[in-house]
Amino acid sequence: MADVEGYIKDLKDTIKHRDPNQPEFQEAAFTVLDSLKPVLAKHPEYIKANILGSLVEPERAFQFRVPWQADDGSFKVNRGFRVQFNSAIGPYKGGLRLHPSVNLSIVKFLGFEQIFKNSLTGLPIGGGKGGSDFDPKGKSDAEIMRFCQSFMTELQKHIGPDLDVPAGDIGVGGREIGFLYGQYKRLNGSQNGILTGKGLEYGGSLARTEATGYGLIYYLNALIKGQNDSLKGKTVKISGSGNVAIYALKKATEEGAKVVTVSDSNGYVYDPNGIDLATVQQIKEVERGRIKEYAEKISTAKYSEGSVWDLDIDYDIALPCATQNEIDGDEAKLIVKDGVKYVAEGANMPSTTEAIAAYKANKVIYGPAKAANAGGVAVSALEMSQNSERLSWSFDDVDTRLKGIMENIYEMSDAADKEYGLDKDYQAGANIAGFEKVAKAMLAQGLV
Ligand code: NDP
Ligand code: 2IT
Repeated sequence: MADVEGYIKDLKDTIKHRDPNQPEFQEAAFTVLDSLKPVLAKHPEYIKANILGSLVEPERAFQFRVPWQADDGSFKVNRGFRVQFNSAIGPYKGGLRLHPSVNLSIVKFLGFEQIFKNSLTGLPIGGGKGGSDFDPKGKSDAEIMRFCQSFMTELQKHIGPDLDVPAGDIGVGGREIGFLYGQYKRLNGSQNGILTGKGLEYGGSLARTEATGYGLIYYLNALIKGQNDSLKGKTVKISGSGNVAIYALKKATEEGAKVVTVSDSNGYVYDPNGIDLATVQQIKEVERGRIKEYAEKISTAKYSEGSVWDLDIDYDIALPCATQNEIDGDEAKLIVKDGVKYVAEGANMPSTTEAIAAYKANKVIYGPAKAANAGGVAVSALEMSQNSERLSWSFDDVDTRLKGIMENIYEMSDAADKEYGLDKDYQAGANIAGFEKVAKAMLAQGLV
């Protein structure tokens, strides 16, 4: 292993030297690099061709100015990004995030993760990500529209249905995709394969809205079944109350689990009777309100400020569906103490490196983001297929394919885990299974 250790250390040193101010990107990249050590030991050709040296460097990254006018007449300027990380197996594919925390480190970590996630779906899509430090909270529809139009005026130079296909992420849902699409069309004419997550009236796919949350539960079901256990009757904590959290709540409840929490960046609600889906949907999808309002409507629920991961209750399953690094090492220790058997990640990289170490040390079965939340991008790729053939598939057709894809991701991760003798390390299993297809494609295509 000496060569492998030296190679990985050199790569990490290069990243630290090049990107000293990108902690999230380092976290994501170093985790994958460490997981791949056994693969490199078996495949010296990947070291010889320096495949990982290419993998950790985006093919290109755009940063641009986004000027827009607020309702009060003032002029604002935000920063926009699109990182085209890897196109070895298909066009760049990945969401756009609108959140004040967005910077190049965040976009690069998300784009890097997307490479392996997209590979795991089995569909021909490469990895990319974008976004802006624009904060959509408290903005009017007109302000959101003007921002999206300005953002797309620049982004449209770099994307295309066979080149790079953005979609939603935090702060980008159906409303924003509509405004972005409208501006693209004004500038380039109608090409509905340019974005995914579109409205059903103009080329969107049935089940895309539900896909990430439903996919998370399909993956979780496969993971639990793999341990000869079942989701029915289990108590679940969910964080977040956005797109992923809502449809994870819906599907988990349908499957007979009891979800007792949802949250936002201010606080969380705990309802020991089980969270009521319709109330959450009314507050978040219709009124665009705060999760605090849930406790004003449902008498058995209690609202508290702070992180849901600091709430000390007995439960079985943790589904973080909010944001990166939302569970730190101490919170992971509480997860272990509270008797949790399974953690499956709806959000991207919600567990810190210390948190993951605590899961593994305590035999918590851990389903990592790039496997567990791949359902969203998988159905995005199915939306691209439907756009190409100018047809719309039924909800059941898309949902059945989604379920098959998520079960297959579990099986591929499990197979890699077994091949390398990793003892139920589904994180390394997913990293290895996602990597192998990309690495073979990169080798086949020569020095790229
Ligand atoms: P939404 O914007 O719909 O919802 C985000 C939720 O997370 C909100 O409840 C939000 O609370 C909370 N949140 C965001 N930032 C923070 C923060 N810094 N601290 C605490 N809570 C926070 O986004 P999605 O549901 O689409 O995305 C959630 C996660 O899932 C992200 O990690 C995203 O990358 C990932 N994901 C999304 C996919 C998709 O298809 N949408 C696909 C795969 C992964 P608040 O309103 O207070 O900000
Ligand atoms: O993190 C993700 O996989 C997404 N935000 C979805 C990306 C997509 O292209 O649908």
